[in-house]
Amino acid sequence: MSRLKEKLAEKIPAYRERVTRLVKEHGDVVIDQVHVRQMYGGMRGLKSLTTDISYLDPEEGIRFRGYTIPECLEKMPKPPGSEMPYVEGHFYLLLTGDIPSTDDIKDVVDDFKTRSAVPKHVFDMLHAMSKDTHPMTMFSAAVLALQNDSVFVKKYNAGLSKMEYWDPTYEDSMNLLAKLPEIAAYIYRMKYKNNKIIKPNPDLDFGANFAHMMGIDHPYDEISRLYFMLHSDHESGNVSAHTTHLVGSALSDAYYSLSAGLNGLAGPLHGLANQEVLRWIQQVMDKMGNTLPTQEELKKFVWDTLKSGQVIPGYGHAVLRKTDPRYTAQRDFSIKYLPDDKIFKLVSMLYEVVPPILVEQGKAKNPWPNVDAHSGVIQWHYGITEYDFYTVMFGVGRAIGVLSNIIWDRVVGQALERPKSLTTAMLEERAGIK
Ligand code: HAX
Repeated sequence: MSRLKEKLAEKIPAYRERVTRLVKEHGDVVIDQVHVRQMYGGMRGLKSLTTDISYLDPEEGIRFRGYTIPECLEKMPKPPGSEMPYVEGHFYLLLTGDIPSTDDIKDVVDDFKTRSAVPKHVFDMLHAMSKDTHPMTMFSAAVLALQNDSVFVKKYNAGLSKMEYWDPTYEDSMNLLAKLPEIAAYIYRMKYKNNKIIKPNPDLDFGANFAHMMGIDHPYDEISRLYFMLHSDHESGNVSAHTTHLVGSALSDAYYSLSAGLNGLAGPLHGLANQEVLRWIQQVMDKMGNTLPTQEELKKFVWDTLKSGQVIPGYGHAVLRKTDPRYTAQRDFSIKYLPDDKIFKLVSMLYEVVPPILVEQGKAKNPWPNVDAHSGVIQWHYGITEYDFYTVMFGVGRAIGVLSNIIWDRVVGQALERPKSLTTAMLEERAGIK
């Protein structure tokens, strides 16, 4: 058994005991109340889900297993000579709650290598799709096309005890994660680089191998590691995480669950916002004849967008009430590696211009930038100007968190998700409306 699986198996009995006790002895403790506005308002703020993988504090931002982003960047082991931690180590942290040693990470790196071969039929299917298919559709379809290899389905059909569900879910998740960098890079090179595919390099770690298959030199390997880590998890109520959990709760395997989660990530209010940001910025640059606007000109663009009834992509958040630390981490990287990049300068100007305007408009509860306001500019700088592709990279990162979550869902036998609905007439009656 790998060190990671061994560590996971070690932690399971005590965790099961905690959850069983909590539910059995304190199952009636009230955590929250449901208001009518939440029933029509995306259940915003309703405390009704649980996860131990990450926690999102509205004022502080994300903590992965208790660690802030700067703490993760500082404490996690890094490949020799690198600034950014191993993606494999981040997965180890999310799954076990422990900071891994370099040997623990090497074990995961090696394990992924034995599972990384992508079957040919997946590539054949991608080639058969219409040329103008969105890369997120391709990515989600590729994940689904792997489903016939599900270990969970085979074991379940052979008769599997509920206590063992986590084991084949772990196997499926590992098999899937190991293949995602190659699938993502393949889609990119097939679609945008005349099908000039670059084969994986088995000597490289997750982030560096992705950079290699994309055909982009150092320090793009660093940004890949950072990017996958930053996008991995944001507790369990966001659309991609919740969808993965919801579909998984029907005992659909990791492939079905992740593919569904990716379809949610593909929405412009969620992961597609990173593509929308670059599209919006390009509109500004086009109008300005590829020169930077003045602050006044930029303010006008922002107001024009708002007045036409559209949102400013990359700003606002359903939970956060400050600048997203995932934005800050990417800004720090950009200050170091691309301080003179024209688009970075525009992104920095937006950071000054947009928040006061959103405050003045008085609608958005959070006027500050989120992760998506910054991710595109770095990709653009390193040559990935095909912004349709940005959400696929978000998806590779997000898979690390949502798959960790469904493994733990199986550990405690999280039930089939099935909340109760009421009709509008019932709510009116409850509200005393005649
Ligand atoms: N620009 C303009 N208006 C905005 C806004 C923005 N960036 N953010 C919020 N608002 C508006 C909302 O549309 C809403 O207007 P209505 O009352 O007319 O419906 C009002 O302000 C209140 O919204 P809110 O409570 O502050 O925000 P929500 O929790 O409803 O929505 C969103 C959160 C992220 C969807 C929202 O801020 C938004 O649309 N932002 C732009 C898109 C974006 O950046 N999405 C990515 C978010 C991060 C993420 O999930 N990444 O994957």
